[in-house]
Amino acid sequence: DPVAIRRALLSVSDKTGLIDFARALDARGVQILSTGGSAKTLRDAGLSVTDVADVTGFPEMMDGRVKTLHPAVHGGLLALRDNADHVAAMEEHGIGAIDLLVVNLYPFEETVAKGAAYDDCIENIDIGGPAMIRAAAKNHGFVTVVVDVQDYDAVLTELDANGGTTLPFRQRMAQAAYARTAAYDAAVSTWMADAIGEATPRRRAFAGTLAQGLRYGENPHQQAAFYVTGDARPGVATAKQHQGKELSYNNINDTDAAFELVSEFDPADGPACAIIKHANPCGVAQGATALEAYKRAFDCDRTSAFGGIIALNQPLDGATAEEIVKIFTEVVIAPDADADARRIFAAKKNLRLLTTGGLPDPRAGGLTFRQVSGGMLIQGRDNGHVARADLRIVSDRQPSEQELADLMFAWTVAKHVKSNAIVYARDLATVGIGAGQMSRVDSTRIGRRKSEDMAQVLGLSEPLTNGAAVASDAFFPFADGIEALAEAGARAVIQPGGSMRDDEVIAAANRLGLAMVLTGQRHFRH
Ligand code: 93A
Repeated sequence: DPVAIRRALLSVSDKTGLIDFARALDARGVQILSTGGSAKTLRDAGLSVTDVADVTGFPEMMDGRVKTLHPAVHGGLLALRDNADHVAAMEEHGIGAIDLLVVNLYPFEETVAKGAAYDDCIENIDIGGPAMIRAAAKNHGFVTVVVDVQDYDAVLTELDANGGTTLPFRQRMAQAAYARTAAYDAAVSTWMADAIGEATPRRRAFAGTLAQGLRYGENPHQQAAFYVTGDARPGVATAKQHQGKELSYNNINDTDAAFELVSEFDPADGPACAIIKHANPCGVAQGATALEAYKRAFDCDRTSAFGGIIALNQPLDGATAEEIVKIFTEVVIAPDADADARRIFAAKKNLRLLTTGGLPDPRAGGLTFRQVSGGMLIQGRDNGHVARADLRIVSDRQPSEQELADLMFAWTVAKHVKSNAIVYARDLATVGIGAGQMSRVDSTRIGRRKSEDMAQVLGLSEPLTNGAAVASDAFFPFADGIEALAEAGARAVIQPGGSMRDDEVIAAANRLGLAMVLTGQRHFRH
């Protein structure tokens, strides 16, 4: 049977919609209890309100740290109305039942997002609010709990339809309430881990705040939503979208891959551009201008670039925008976009433009998540980096300066290609990418074949892999990968090393005249 609401406790930090909701409750004969700021808001609007302090017999004290933490409140929320002992206890101690609890919490997440000082963040950890929410949610057999301003109307609809709230409604509200308190404490824990420099993923709780419901997931028959974790890193979660329809699940995933990749390239070293399809790059290049970087990235694999996602490591300009709109592109993400670029894009209604205001630090720490059935895998971000000085040249032939530059470039790109990754590069542009294969030799062949296809498209006499520098995200288990690279005409290879057969692999490189450098670090990505 629906449970009538006679007495409600309203204690909210976000006062949006509070007055209208309280007025509507008042009109339905509900007695309203409230805490300091909320009570004042309601009184100023002419509503009659009972102070919680009058219910507890204690003033709000210690800067509000203790206002609702009292048996008169918690007994009223937790008592089982159909239990004779509970009812007797209520009578004995003068505790009145609270049928509706409306709470939204101190704005902890917002305070952190503003970059507030440690003590300020601490003061914004709500204690009494979550305690009441959890109590009311536990007792959803009798109590309705509301933690979201968006749900005020649903309560009124429920009251008008049923004269009270139904059990399924109270269950839904209770379930959402626990999601809120769990996310809240996870935010506190995550903030503290950052604040004290605790890097281990072994003592973490995880939650995010709903940013948007998505139309569907990877496929139309899958439900999906986008949660933000409050990480202030510039990227797809915090970017401003200037035009175009809402991003899809796949768009968000690919845009992230594109922007994270291009952020590896310091703008001080010139413009860089990455084009992503299905979370893998189909072209990455540096150039004298953003336009040149884009054109060179596009020329790696024009076929795959169609409908791709483009990222730049510097503001988008008009000339580059003009070139980009020549083919269909889903999303462009960049730190900023100038007026010309925005005007050119405005004519392309389906093209989404995102600006981030900056680049994330590729060396920064942080955690990444991945779901497996029944669990989650957590690891530190792959923020690994090798400098030129870390490289170990193991071949007879020394790589030239240009080859070294291309090897470093290819290595950086390979970090962002699904394993097994093979990246061929020439003059700081990819010219063939083999991604996501179960054998390294296959990735080698695929990169080469793509380059052959592009040579035809571009009218070149030979594929650009002929003479290229190549990166492999992990070691070569056998010499066959090196042989396949030599067949493609590659001249230099960068790889972690560390295979049982490194000797054979290095011997093959020497026999075939390839320069080989080892990084000592692997970049698997799955
Ligand atoms: O400092 S608290 O953790 N101590 C409490 O006892 C308490 N009770 C409610 N914060 C407490 N609240 C929170 O106060 C509520 O969760 C709500 O966010 C806020 C409402 O305060 P006011 O009505 O004074 O604006």
